[in-house]
Formats: sequence, structure tokens, C-alpha cells
Amino acid sequence: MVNRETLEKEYPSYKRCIQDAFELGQSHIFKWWDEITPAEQKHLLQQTATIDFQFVHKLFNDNRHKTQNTHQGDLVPPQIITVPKNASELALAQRARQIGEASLRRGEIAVLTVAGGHGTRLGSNGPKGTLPIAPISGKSVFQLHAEKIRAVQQKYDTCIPWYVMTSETNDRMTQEFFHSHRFFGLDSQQVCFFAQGMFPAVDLNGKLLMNSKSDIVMSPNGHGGTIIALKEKGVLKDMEARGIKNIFYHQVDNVLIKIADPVFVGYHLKNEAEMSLKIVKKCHPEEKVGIVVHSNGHLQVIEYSELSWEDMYARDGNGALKYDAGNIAVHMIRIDFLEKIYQHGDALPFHSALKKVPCLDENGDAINPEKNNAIKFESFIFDVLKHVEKGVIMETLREDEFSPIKNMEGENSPATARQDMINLFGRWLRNAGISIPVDNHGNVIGLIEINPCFALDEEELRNKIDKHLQFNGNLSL
Ligand code: UD2
Repeated sequence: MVNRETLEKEYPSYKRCIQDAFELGQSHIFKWWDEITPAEQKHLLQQTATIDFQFVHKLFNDNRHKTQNTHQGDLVPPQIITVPKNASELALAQRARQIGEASLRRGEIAVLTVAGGHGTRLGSNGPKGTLPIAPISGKSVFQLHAEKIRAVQQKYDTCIPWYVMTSETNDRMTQEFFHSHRFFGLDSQQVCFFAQGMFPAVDLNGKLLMNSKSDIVMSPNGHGGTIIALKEKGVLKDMEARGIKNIFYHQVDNVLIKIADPVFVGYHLKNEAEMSLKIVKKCHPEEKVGIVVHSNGHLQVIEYSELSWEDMYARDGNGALKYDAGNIAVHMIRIDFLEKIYQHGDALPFHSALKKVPCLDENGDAINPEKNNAIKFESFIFDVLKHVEKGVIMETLREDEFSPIKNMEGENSPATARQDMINLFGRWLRNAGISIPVDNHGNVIGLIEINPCFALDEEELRNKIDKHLQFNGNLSL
């Protein structure tokens, strides 16, 4: 192994990080220095320079004994705008829709899709958004989102800038995918990509892990990284220059996302909210969604991995889950609220999670661990809620708006996402008077796909559909 003095002498501009690596117990990253090429040495040094060793050391020490599901604090279920149940609630939603539509027409809303995650549970190599998913055409997740944006633009005669957050690992593949599909019919000028930051993973003793003899394991720094990247990458400036006042934020993996839903936009604006959240009722206590609560005097999302078992299973007087407001990660964020956060200068906290991370063992051999061998650190966007004075929480129906792709098989997989899309289209058609057969589980028997540019929602479909249409098991509109 190369010694510290030699390294410091040969690379004076990297002296500081070399010093930190050696003093904070991370010198093993240079273990194979003499075996790697000069180009690889340069890469390793450059990577080393991006790491704040003191901070990694502190995070590890603060989190090493933390166990999961231990969140402490008094929780109160938040106030929620529920799904309309009567005429007066419908009228309120209608009013909100008008406000939202007016803002869309004025071109004040941008869409922000966070797509920087690794998708490790899905086990695929490419970005999640490139997954072929539409039930008949096999269009990708990105194309579904793009077509919804086109349809909203058409409907409100507006332009909706689309910001896609990637990360170092999938930025190139994502951009190439958009280019090779000609931006799915959108104007390339309205689509902006920006990459979030990366953060090292450590082993259970706090040591940095290596991907290869010259490359440290780095992961995206969590979607909280959006907040920093928006500023550092000049995205916020770009939004301001385009006259954007509010961001519609969502995760790439939800195929039922109602992009720029005017009712949600409208409630957010009407209440002069700084940040708003859509929720669905949790379907079981251990469902892997964060919960939205009031705690310590402000709104908060408590992630499923941190919520205490007691609170997870708590029931109210009627026997229903007490904390059932499931975060589906659909937000409205006011641009000037972001400015307030930057002025505050308060960094988002990092959360830790135990993970299985492929890496090199001490002999330099690649291992694919079967047990958790690493701690990853991520910041979460919803931690900005502590600065929110006014926020709207709007309930929606899971079957209408939430079907994320997280796993290769089983729940929240490509198969459930496809079926959920088919079932949604089936309900629209049935409500328009078309007979659609379903099985014992309520799943449509057959395949249906509706292009958002044909009908963005049930109402549009009802106005366009041929009422005499006979469903023969395969329908593409
Ligand atoms: C997330 C939420 C959870 C719930 C659920 C709904 C967090 C921490 N938890 O859980 O409360 O809302 O989604 O589906 O968000 N991503 C990035 N960069 C990163 C990490 C993630 O862009 O550094 C994106 C990723 O591409 C994906 C989304 O954020 O679209 C969610 O990430 P996840 O699948 O790791 O989060 P999950 O399912 O544990």
C-alpha cells in the first residue's frame, strides 16, 4: 500500500483529503494504489476529493447504534382534505380545479420528476423510467409521464417545463433514452435534466466500501438532494426565468400519477400553501409508505422504516388505523418557499438504512452479500416540512393515483402497475356505459390502454367514447 507521505508529496492539491482519509481510518481506499493505472489513480483521487470524511465519520458514529422503527414523539393525525363525499365538498373541489386550471393556463407550474434512485429492489440495470410498462404498446414509464404532460399542455394551451432529476449513475442513460425517443413528442427545450449529489456507503464498522480497486461505492444522496441540486445546478434560476411559481413534484415510479392535477394545484394555491402533499389511506399497518402527521408543532412525514411499531399499529376509537395518511410522494412546492429554506441555511438531516451492497472484500475479490453489510445515508425531501407554516394535505384514491413500481415481482411490481392501469381504464369505460368484464378480484379480464392525449381522465373519455363500443378483450385508444 502506498504511504501517506508519498501520496501527499505527489499530489499536493489533494493533500487535505488524503490527510482526512488517513486520519479518519479510511486509508484502505488506497490499498491497491500500486496495482491500478495512472488514470484509475486520478479517478480515485478525484472521487476522494468529493467526500467530506469528517461528516461521514460523524454520521456513522451518530447512527451506528440506531435501530429501525424507533421514532419518538407525540403524533397527531393531520387535517386532511378528504375525497369529496357530498355536493358541497364536490363544489369546493370544483372551485379548486378552476384556480389550478387558471395557474396552469398562465404557465406557472413546472413538473419535477425525481428519478435519481438506484432501484436496487427492482434489480434492473437501467433507470426505472425506461422500463417498458404500458399494457399493450409497452411504452416506457417516462413516455407515459411525457404523454400526460403533452395532454395537460394541450388541454390548457400552455407549456409545462419538465425537470428530471437523475444521478451520476443514470444521468447519461436517461438523457440518451429521451434523445433516442425524440423527447416523446415534447419540445427538447422544455425538458431539463439535472443530477443530484452522491454520498459514500460504509460497512458496519464505518469503513468506505470499494466497487473496484479504484472506485469507492457512492450512492445518490436521497431525494432530499433535490433541494441542494435545484440551487447548485441553476435549476431554480431557470424556473424563475420561465415564470414558474410552483413545482409539481413526483417520483418516477408511480405509473398512475395524475401529473399537474388542477384540483391539487388549486387547493395548494387557494390555501397559500408553501408545500402540499397528496396522501392515500394506508392499506395495512406495515405498508411501505411514510405517514403524514403533526408532531413537534409542524407537519412531518415519518418514514415507514422509522415509525415505532406501537404507532404503526395504533388504532383510533373506531378501530381504524390511527396514523393512516400514507405519503405517496406527490407534492406542490412554492418556489419562494425554497428561497426561504436556502436563506435559513439549515441542511436536511441524513437518515441511515442498512442495505446489502455489492463491493470488494479485503482481498480485493468482488462479493454479493446475502446479509446487510452496509449503511447508506440519504436525506429526504419531506424533511423540509419543518419549515412549512402552511401546507395542504389532500386525500386521493389509491386505485386512481398510486401504483408504484418498487419490486420485480409481487406487490408494487411491473405486473401490478400494468393491472392497475388496466383497471383504472376499465372503470372509466364502465362509467361511460361500456361493459367491461372483471374476475373475482375485480381485475379487468383483458387489456386496455388509453393514451392521455386521447383522454386524460374519465370525463374526457366519456365525452369522446363511442357508446356502442364492444370490448373484445383488447382495446387501445
Ligand atoms: C418512498 C417514500 C415513502 C413513500 C413511497 C411511496 C422516501 C424516503 N420514502 O419510499 O414515504 O412515499 O416512496 O412510493 O422517499 N430517488 C431519487 N434519488 C434518491 C433516492 C430516491 O431520485 O437518492 C427517487 C427514486 O428514483 C424513486 C423515489 O425517489 O422514484 C423513491 O425512492 P425509493 O423507492 O427508494 O423510496 P421508497 O419506496 O422506499
